[in-house]
Amino acid sequence: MATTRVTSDVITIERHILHAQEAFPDASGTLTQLLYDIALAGKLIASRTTRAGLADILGAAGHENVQGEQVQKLDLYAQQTLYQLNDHTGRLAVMASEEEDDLIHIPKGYPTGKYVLLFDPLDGSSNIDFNVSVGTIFAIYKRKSASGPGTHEDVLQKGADIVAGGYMVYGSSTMLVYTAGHGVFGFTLDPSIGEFLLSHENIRLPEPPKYYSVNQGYEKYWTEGLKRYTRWLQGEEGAARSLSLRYIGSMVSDIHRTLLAGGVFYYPADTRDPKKPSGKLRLLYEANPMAYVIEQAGGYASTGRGPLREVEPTELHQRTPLFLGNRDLVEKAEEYIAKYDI
Ligand code: AHM
Ligand code: MG
Repeated sequence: MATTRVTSDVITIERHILHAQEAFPDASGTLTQLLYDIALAGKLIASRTTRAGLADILGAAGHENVQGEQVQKLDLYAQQTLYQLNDHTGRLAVMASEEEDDLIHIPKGYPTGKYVLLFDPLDGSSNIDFNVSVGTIFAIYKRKSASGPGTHEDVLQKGADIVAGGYMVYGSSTMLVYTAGHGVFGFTLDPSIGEFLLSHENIRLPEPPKYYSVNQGYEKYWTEGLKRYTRWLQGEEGAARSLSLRYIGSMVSDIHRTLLAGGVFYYPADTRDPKKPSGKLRLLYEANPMAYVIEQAGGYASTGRGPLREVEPTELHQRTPLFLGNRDLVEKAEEYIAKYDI
């Protein structure tokens, strides 16, 4: 079985990113610094999420704590942290986030830069009350507009044009997983020294895959193709193997497991809510960066009808059906959908 090498050398994320940059003599270092700022935001968010269970003692979100201070909701804290670490650096033209309806502009008086940052500051935050892992997702693009404040054109780029992307997962340990197009690297936060250390070098999706991951509670809303595909994953329909089911309901964790154990994660379109005909997950700051990581690790990401990262976005918060994981498993979903769901 192919497994990802777990490294024992002490390599900080800063050293790793700088080393990667040396391969590009013309690189200005801006992307390196941007990634480092995101890692710093991850450390700050991690330190808050690990204290989330203390809300009853220190004060529940939205109420005053024992010191009489307003306690902030964690997703709002994550949003502000990412914003404040990136609004004044001159590296970004514009940002966009799941938490904001419209573009997030660089404040007046600060320079704009050549990159665009899209993020979901705290995905799966409804799980926090149950001590379930949550995550931050990010995608970096080059701006398309020439100069000045960034525009919708800068943000509405297809996933194929992504420059770097990844996620932080706040679990039993905090990890940062990212790719800048030359493989996928995982770093684990050592809280005693406050550094992300390289722990998973050049991650590849293993074979044979272990798990399929989907909210099977919605099966009654699924199309025929989806139902049959899932039965195939379970070993029916003439399949040569069967996979076990794992579903946390926190996308970053579900995809992180899929990346390390092999398998397929899907959040398909279904007939549950006619207002959401494309499923739940957002294309720009949830699906595309996770798809990039999975594809850089040797997998494939699809809408169920074709490559996800080829979708031309039209709206900031548009949703997409998503299937990602080991290539053969995702291609099988496309086959079933093409055959049964005309
Ligand atoms: P959120 O962005 O509001 O946190 O919702 C996204 C989350 C994902 O992490 C997860 O995959 C999905 O919602 C779970 O949805 P469901 O409860 O419908 O299975
Ligand atoms: Mg989200």
